[in-house]
Amino acid sequence: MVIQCIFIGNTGVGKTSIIQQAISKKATRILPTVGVECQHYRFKETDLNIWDTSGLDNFHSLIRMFEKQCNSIVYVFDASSPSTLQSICDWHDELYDTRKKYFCICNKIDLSSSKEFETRITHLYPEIHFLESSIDITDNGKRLLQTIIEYSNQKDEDILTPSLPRSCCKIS
Ligand SMILES: Nc1nc2c(ncn2[C@@H]2O[C@H](COP(=O)(O)OP(=O)(O)O)[C@@H](O)[C@H]2O)c(=O)[nH]1
Ligand SMILES: [Mg+2]
Repeated sequence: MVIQCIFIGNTGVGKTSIIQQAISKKATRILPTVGVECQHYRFKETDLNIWDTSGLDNFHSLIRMFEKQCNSIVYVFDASSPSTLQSICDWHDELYDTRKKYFCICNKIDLSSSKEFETRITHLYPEIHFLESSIDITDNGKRLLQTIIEYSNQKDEDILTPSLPRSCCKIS
């Protein structure tokens, strides 16, 4: 089984840190991602190909091109920077496809609480699987990638369909 997943989110929210944490065990100094890079993670006979994107606007069309090939979309935002959640909502309003699995990682929960964000996301976007993350949590990256694999392997009928109007996730 092979899952293609793409990490999407503003620059600096921690996408590369999460992936590197899972793959190389210890967090090293992370260089900014330019464009799209591929990483690989294997768990319980499932291969996860991870496309790590740069959040720069210049790469919007590049991200769209890679996203089309993926069956799992992983949004990442920074709990201490609410505007990064708005960016996720904008991406999701543009990309949402009922055939794909969606995840939203609220990263940097060591800096700010995720509670309000979780309520908002799960209420507005029931099709998105909400996850918390912090570089300080033991095995953080692995736990997240394993959850993505397990949930991505679930049958489609287990996934909820949206019940609320879209585009209503404006951050105050
Ligand atoms: N406090 C805190 N900082 C983090 C966390 N995850 C990543 N960072 C830092 O955020 C910065 C940007 O991370 P990076 O992975 O390059 O973000 P990307 O642009 O989304 O790939 C780096 O300095 C990381 O060390 C976290 O959970 N908590
Ligand atoms: Mg990066």
